[in-house]
Amino acid sequence: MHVIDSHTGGEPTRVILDGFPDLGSGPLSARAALLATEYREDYRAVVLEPRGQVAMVGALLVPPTDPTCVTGVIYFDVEAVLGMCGHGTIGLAATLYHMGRIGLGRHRIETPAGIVTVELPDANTVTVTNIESRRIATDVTLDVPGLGPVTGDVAYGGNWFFLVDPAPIQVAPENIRALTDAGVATREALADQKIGGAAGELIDHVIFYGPSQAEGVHSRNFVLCPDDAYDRSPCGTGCSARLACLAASGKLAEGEEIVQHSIIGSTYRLSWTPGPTGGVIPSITGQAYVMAEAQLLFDQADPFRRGIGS
Ligand code: PYC
Repeated sequence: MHVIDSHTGGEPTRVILDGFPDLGSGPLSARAALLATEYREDYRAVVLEPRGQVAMVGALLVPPTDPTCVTGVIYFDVEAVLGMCGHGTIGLAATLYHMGRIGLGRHRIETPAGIVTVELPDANTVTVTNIESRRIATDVTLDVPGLGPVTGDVAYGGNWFFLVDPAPIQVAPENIRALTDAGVATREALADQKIGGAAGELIDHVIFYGPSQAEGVHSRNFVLCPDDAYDRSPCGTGCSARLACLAASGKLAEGEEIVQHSIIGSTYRLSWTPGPTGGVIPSITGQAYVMAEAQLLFDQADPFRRGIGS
Protein backbone atom coordinates (compact mmCIF):
# COMPACT_ATOMS: atom_id res chain seq x y z
CA MET A 1 0.00 0.00 0.00
CA HIS A 2 1.54 3.30 -1.15
CA VAL A 3 1.06 6.16 1.35
CA ILE A 4 2.22 9.73 1.93
CA ASP A 5 2.19 11.20 5.44
CA SER A 6 1.79 14.88 6.27
CA HIS A 7 0.82 16.90 9.29
CA THR A 8 -1.46 19.90 9.55
CA GLY A 9 -0.74 21.99 12.62
CA GLY A 10 0.73 18.85 14.23
CA GLU A 11 -2.20 16.55 13.31
CA PRO A 12 -1.11 13.65 11.05
CA THR A 13 -2.79 12.57 7.81
CA ARG A 14 -1.86 9.40 5.90
CA VAL A 15 -3.01 9.57 2.27
CA ILE A 16 -3.51 6.12 0.68
CA LEU A 17 -2.60 6.40 -2.99
CA ASP A 18 -3.05 2.75 -3.98
CA GLY A 19 -3.12 -0.80 -2.67
CA PHE A 20 -6.41 -0.58 -0.72
CA PRO A 21 -9.37 -2.85 -1.72
CA ASP A 22 -11.59 -1.30 -4.43
CA LEU A 23 -14.81 0.23 -3.02
CA GLY A 24 -16.55 0.43 -6.42
CA SER A 25 -18.01 3.50 -8.06
CA GLY A 26 -21.25 4.48 -6.26
CA PRO A 27 -21.90 7.72 -4.35
CA LEU A 28 -19.10 8.50 -1.88
CA SER A 29 -21.50 8.22 1.07
CA ALA A 30 -22.27 4.62 0.01
CA ARG A 31 -18.58 3.84 -0.44
CA ALA A 32 -17.88 5.33 3.02
CA ALA A 33 -20.61 3.10 4.50
CA LEU A 34 -19.02 0.08 2.76
CA LEU A 35 -15.61 1.02 4.16
CA ALA A 36 -17.10 1.30 7.66
CA THR A 37 -18.88 -2.06 7.56
CA GLU A 38 -16.87 -4.36 5.26
CA TYR A 39 -13.32 -3.05 5.54
CA ARG A 40 -13.04 -2.00 9.18
CA GLU A 41 -10.02 -4.24 9.86
CA ASP A 42 -8.27 -3.05 6.70
CA TYR A 43 -8.64 0.67 7.34
CA ARG A 44 -7.79 0.41 11.04
CA ALA A 45 -4.59 -1.47 10.20
CA VAL A 46 -3.38 1.63 8.32
CA VAL A 47 -3.65 4.02 11.30
CA LEU A 48 -3.31 1.80 14.38
CA GLU A 49 0.05 1.41 16.09
CA PRO A 50 2.65 0.08 15.36
CA ARG A 51 2.20 1.06 11.68
CA GLY A 52 0.25 4.22 12.42
CA GLN A 53 0.23 6.56 15.38
CA VAL A 54 -2.16 8.09 17.89
CA ALA A 55 -4.39 10.77 16.32
CA MET A 56 -3.57 9.73 12.74
CA VAL A 57 -6.35 10.20 10.19
CA GLY A 58 -6.32 8.12 7.01
CA ALA A 59 -7.38 9.59 3.67
CA LEU A 60 -8.33 6.94 1.12
CA LEU A 61 -8.23 8.33 -2.41
CA VAL A 62 -11.11 7.07 -4.57
CA PRO A 63 -12.38 8.06 -8.02
CA PRO A 64 -14.83 11.01 -7.74
CA THR A 65 -18.34 10.75 -9.16
CA ASP A 66 -18.09 14.40 -10.22
CA PRO A 67 -15.53 14.78 -13.04
CA THR A 68 -14.79 18.40 -12.04
CA CYS A 69 -13.15 17.10 -8.83
CA VAL A 70 -9.43 16.30 -8.76
CA THR A 71 -10.14 13.29 -6.54
CA GLY A 72 -12.61 11.71 -4.19
CA VAL A 73 -11.49 10.98 -0.63
CA ILE A 74 -12.85 9.09 2.37
CA TYR A 75 -11.37 9.94 5.78
CA PHE A 76 -11.19 7.68 8.84
CA ASP A 77 -9.51 7.38 12.21
CA VAL A 78 -9.06 4.18 14.22
CA GLU A 79 -12.60 4.41 15.53
CA ALA A 80 -14.78 5.74 12.72
CA VAL A 81 -15.16 6.65 9.07
CA LEU A 82 -15.53 10.45 8.96
CA GLY A 83 -17.90 12.50 6.80
CA MET A 84 -15.24 15.13 6.18
CA CYS A 85 -11.93 16.15 7.72
CA GLY A 86 -10.58 19.68 7.56
CA HIS A 87 -6.99 19.06 8.62
CA GLY A 88 -6.99 15.98 6.36
CA THR A 89 -8.10 18.08 3.38
CA ILE A 90 -5.33 20.62 4.03
CA GLY A 91 -2.86 17.72 4.27
CA LEU A 92 -4.28 16.06 1.16
CA ALA A 93 -3.98 19.26 -0.89
CA ALA A 94 -0.33 19.73 0.19
CA THR A 95 0.31 16.06 -0.67
CA LEU A 96 -1.29 16.31 -4.13
CA TYR A 97 0.78 19.44 -4.80
CA HIS A 98 3.96 17.69 -3.58
CA MET A 99 3.24 14.84 -6.03
CA GLY A 100 2.64 17.24 -8.92
CA ARG A 101 -0.99 16.06 -9.23
CA ILE A 102 -2.31 19.59 -8.72
CA GLY A 103 -0.81 23.05 -9.12
CA LEU A 104 -1.26 26.22 -7.09
CA GLY A 105 -4.76 27.70 -7.33
CA ARG A 106 -8.24 26.37 -6.74
CA HIS A 107 -9.41 22.73 -6.96
CA ARG A 108 -12.51 20.71 -6.06
CA ILE A 109 -12.43 17.55 -3.93
CA GLU A 110 -15.36 15.16 -3.40
CA THR A 111 -15.98 13.82 0.14
CA PRO A 112 -18.85 11.75 1.58
CA ALA A 113 -20.21 15.01 3.11
CA GLY A 114 -20.15 16.85 -0.24
CA ILE A 115 -17.77 18.74 -2.53
CA VAL A 116 -15.24 21.07 -0.91
CA THR A 117 -12.72 23.35 -2.56
CA VAL A 118 -9.07 23.91 -1.73
CA GLU A 119 -7.01 26.94 -2.71
CA LEU A 120 -3.21 26.88 -2.53
CA PRO A 121 -1.27 30.16 -2.74
CA ASP A 122 1.95 28.22 -1.98
CA ALA A 123 3.08 24.64 -1.36
CA ASN A 124 2.02 24.54 2.30
CA THR A 125 -0.84 26.99 2.78
CA VAL A 126 -4.33 25.74 1.99
CA THR A 127 -7.73 27.39 2.31
CA VAL A 128 -10.58 24.90 2.50
CA THR A 129 -14.08 26.05 1.61
CA ASN A 130 -16.16 23.49 3.44
CA ILE A 131 -19.70 22.20 2.99
CA GLU A 132 -22.57 24.18 4.49
CA SER A 133 -22.42 23.97 8.28
CA ARG A 134 -25.15 24.68 10.81
CA ARG A 135 -26.08 24.88 14.47
CA ILE A 136 -29.10 22.76 15.38
CA ALA A 137 -29.36 23.27 19.15
CA THR A 138 -28.12 25.88 21.59
CA ASP A 139 -27.51 25.92 25.36
CA VAL A 140 -28.10 22.20 25.83
CA THR A 141 -27.31 21.30 29.45
CA LEU A 142 -26.08 17.79 30.23
CA ASP A 143 -25.53 16.16 33.56
CA VAL A 144 -22.01 14.75 33.18
CA PRO A 145 -20.86 12.31 35.88
CA GLY A 146 -17.78 13.73 37.62
CA LEU A 147 -18.25 17.19 36.05
CA GLY A 148 -21.80 18.23 36.91
CA PRO A 149 -23.86 20.33 34.49
CA VAL A 150 -22.11 21.06 31.17
CA THR A 151 -23.76 23.41 28.67
CA GLY A 152 -23.02 23.48 24.96
CA ASP A 153 -24.32 23.78 21.41
CA VAL A 154 -24.88 20.99 18.87
CA ALA A 155 -23.59 21.80 15.39
CA TYR A 156 -22.55 20.11 12.14
CA GLY A 157 -19.45 20.97 10.12
CA GLY A 158 -19.01 17.73 8.16
CA ASN A 159 -19.02 15.78 11.44
CA TRP A 160 -21.26 16.26 14.51
CA PHE A 161 -19.95 18.32 17.43
CA PHE A 162 -20.92 19.35 20.95
CA LEU A 163 -19.24 22.72 21.56
CA VAL A 164 -18.72 23.89 25.15
CA ASP A 165 -17.70 27.50 25.81
CA PRO A 166 -16.46 28.10 28.45
CA ALA A 167 -14.88 24.72 29.18
CA PRO A 168 -15.39 23.09 32.58
CA ILE A 169 -11.57 22.74 32.83
CA GLN A 170 -8.94 25.28 31.80
CA VAL A 171 -7.99 24.72 28.13
CA ALA A 172 -4.22 24.43 28.59
CA PRO A 173 -1.67 21.81 27.41
CA GLU A 174 -0.94 20.69 30.99
CA ASN A 175 -4.62 19.67 31.27
CA ILE A 176 -4.74 17.43 28.17
CA ARG A 177 -5.31 14.28 30.25
CA ALA A 178 -8.14 15.88 32.28
CA LEU A 179 -9.67 17.46 29.16
CA THR A 180 -9.64 14.06 27.43
CA ASP A 181 -11.43 12.43 30.36
CA ALA A 182 -13.95 15.30 30.49
CA GLY A 183 -14.51 15.02 26.73
CA VAL A 184 -15.12 11.27 26.90
CA ALA A 185 -17.53 11.71 29.85
CA THR A 186 -19.38 14.47 27.96
CA ARG A 187 -19.66 12.35 24.80
CA GLU A 188 -20.99 9.43 26.85
CA ALA A 189 -23.51 11.73 28.58
CA LEU A 190 -24.73 12.93 25.15
CA ALA A 191 -25.36 9.32 24.12
CA ASP A 192 -26.94 8.38 27.48
CA GLN A 193 -29.23 11.42 27.38
CA LYS A 194 -30.15 10.63 23.72
CA ILE A 195 -28.84 13.92 22.35
CA GLY A 196 -27.83 13.52 18.73
CA GLY A 197 -27.58 15.33 15.41
CA ALA A 198 -30.49 16.60 13.30
CA ALA A 199 -31.58 13.04 12.44
CA GLY A 200 -30.33 11.52 15.70
CA GLU A 201 -26.76 10.97 14.43
CA LEU A 202 -24.10 10.10 16.97
CA ILE A 203 -22.27 13.19 18.24
CA ASP A 204 -18.76 11.78 18.29
CA HIS A 205 -16.68 14.97 18.64
CA VAL A 206 -16.59 17.28 21.68
CA ILE A 207 -14.90 20.70 21.75
CA PHE A 208 -13.97 22.75 24.81
CA TYR A 209 -13.08 26.43 24.44
CA GLY A 210 -11.07 28.80 26.59
CA PRO A 211 -9.31 32.12 26.17
CA SER A 212 -5.94 32.33 24.41
CA GLN A 213 -3.09 34.38 25.90
CA ALA A 214 -1.78 35.15 22.38
CA GLU A 215 -2.60 38.56 20.93
CA GLY A 216 -5.17 38.58 18.12
CA VAL A 217 -6.30 35.00 18.78
CA HIS A 218 -10.04 34.49 19.28
CA SER A 219 -9.78 31.39 21.51
CA ARG A 220 -7.94 28.15 22.19
CA ASN A 221 -9.75 24.86 21.70
CA PHE A 222 -9.44 21.25 22.76
CA VAL A 223 -11.09 18.79 20.34
CA LEU A 224 -11.83 15.21 21.32
CA CYS A 225 -12.06 12.90 18.27
CA PRO A 226 -13.99 9.60 18.03
CA ASP A 227 -10.81 7.59 18.70
CA ASP A 228 -10.38 9.45 22.06
CA ALA A 229 -7.28 11.22 20.71
CA TYR A 230 -7.26 15.01 20.79
CA ASP A 231 -6.87 16.95 17.57
CA ARG A 232 -3.44 18.61 17.47
CA SER A 233 -4.81 21.05 14.89
CA PRO A 234 -7.80 23.33 15.62
CA CYS A 235 -9.99 20.78 13.68
CA GLY A 236 -11.40 21.99 10.37
CA THR A 237 -14.85 20.45 10.70
CA GLY A 238 -14.97 21.58 14.35
CA CYS A 239 -14.07 25.13 13.31
CA SER A 240 -16.84 24.92 10.70
CA ALA A 241 -19.33 23.96 13.41
CA ARG A 242 -17.96 26.80 15.57
CA LEU A 243 -18.41 29.32 12.73
CA ALA A 244 -22.04 28.17 12.38
CA CYS A 245 -22.55 28.80 16.13
CA LEU A 246 -20.83 32.20 16.14
CA ALA A 247 -22.80 33.30 13.06
CA ALA A 248 -26.13 32.03 14.48
CA SER A 249 -25.61 33.91 17.73
CA GLY A 250 -24.54 37.13 15.95
CA LYS A 251 -21.02 37.00 17.42
CA LEU A 252 -19.15 36.94 14.09
CA ALA A 253 -20.15 38.92 11.02
CA GLU A 254 -20.02 37.55 7.48
CA GLY A 255 -16.48 37.89 6.07
CA GLU A 256 -14.90 38.83 9.41
CA GLU A 257 -11.75 36.78 10.05
CA ILE A 258 -10.73 35.23 13.37
CA VAL A 259 -7.71 33.18 14.42
CA GLN A 260 -8.30 29.89 16.24
CA HIS A 261 -5.58 28.18 18.28
CA SER A 262 -5.50 24.45 18.99
CA ILE A 263 -4.54 23.06 22.39
CA ILE A 264 -0.89 22.88 21.19
CA GLY A 265 -1.00 26.39 19.72
CA SER A 266 -1.34 25.59 16.00
CA THR A 267 -3.38 28.09 14.04
CA TYR A 268 -6.27 28.32 11.57
CA ARG A 269 -7.72 31.50 10.10
CA LEU A 270 -11.52 31.30 9.87
CA SER A 271 -14.38 33.18 8.25
CA TRP A 272 -17.79 32.43 6.75
CA THR A 273 -20.26 33.39 4.03
CA PRO A 274 -23.99 32.58 4.04
CA GLY A 275 -25.00 29.11 2.88
CA PRO A 276 -27.94 28.36 0.55
CA THR A 277 -30.13 26.79 3.28
CA GLY A 278 -29.55 29.11 6.23
CA GLY A 279 -26.23 27.75 7.47
CA VAL A 280 -22.71 29.04 6.78
CA ILE A 281 -20.06 28.18 4.21
CA PRO A 282 -16.85 28.04 6.27
CA SER A 283 -13.43 29.10 5.05
CA ILE A 284 -10.47 27.56 6.91
CA THR A 285 -6.83 28.40 6.21
CA GLY A 286 -3.98 26.35 7.64
CA GLN A 287 -0.57 24.92 6.82
CA ALA A 288 0.47 21.33 6.12
CA TYR A 289 3.88 19.73 5.58
CA VAL A 290 4.66 16.43 3.84
CA MET A 291 6.79 14.20 6.10
CA ALA A 292 7.17 10.73 4.56
CA GLU A 293 6.40 8.49 1.62
CA ALA A 294 6.23 4.73 2.19
CA GLN A 295 5.00 1.32 1.09
CA LEU A 296 3.07 -0.29 3.96
CA LEU A 297 3.73 -4.03 4.23
CA PHE A 298 1.29 -6.52 5.80
CA ASP A 299 3.27 -9.68 6.56
CA GLN A 300 1.01 -12.74 7.11
CA ALA A 301 3.48 -13.95 9.76
CA ASP A 302 3.17 -10.71 11.76
CA PRO A 303 0.78 -11.24 14.71
CA PHE A 304 0.23 -7.44 14.84
CA ARG A 305 -0.22 -6.90 11.08
CA ARG A 306 -3.79 -5.64 11.79
CA GLY A 307 -2.50 -3.24 14.45
CA ILE A 308 -2.47 -3.24 18.23
CA GLY A 309 -6.00 -3.37 19.59
CA SER A 310 -7.55 -4.50 16.30
O1 PYC B 1 -9.85 18.63 10.97
O2 PYC B 1 -11.95 18.15 10.60
C1 PYC B 1 -10.86 17.90 11.11
C2 PYC B 1 -10.69 16.67 11.90
C3 PYC B 1 -11.65 15.76 12.22
C4 PYC B 1 -11.04 14.78 12.99
C5 PYC B 1 -9.71 15.11 13.11
N1 PYC B 1 -9.52 16.28 12.44
